[in-house]
Amino acid sequence: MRAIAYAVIGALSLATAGAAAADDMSNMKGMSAAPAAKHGQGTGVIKAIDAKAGTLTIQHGPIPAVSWPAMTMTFKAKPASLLQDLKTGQTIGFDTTVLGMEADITAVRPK
Ligand SMILES: [Cu+2]
Repeated sequence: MRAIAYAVIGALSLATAGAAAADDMSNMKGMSAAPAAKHGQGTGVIKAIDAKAGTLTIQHGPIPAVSWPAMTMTFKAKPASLLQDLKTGQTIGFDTTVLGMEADITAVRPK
């Protein structure tokens, strides 16, 4: 009886693994054909602002919507005028659009 139960569990986990592999394949196809922009919201502390480059570096918390752990990284401000009135050391909420390796900040909410 116990052996049968294990056999059923084994068959189920094999089926689950097969389904996951199929999903991964279709995701990879989609990514190489036309990468889709992802949108997320984060909160973080401004570490640096480069007005000339139109970028800001933020030490941000996890952003599940784009599958990011907490990290410090540089974003492009779109539009660059978002950088006005921001200061290094300030805590902000922000909207980000991620496309491939580029991450843009499209809205800023000072906290
Ligand atoms: Cu990041």
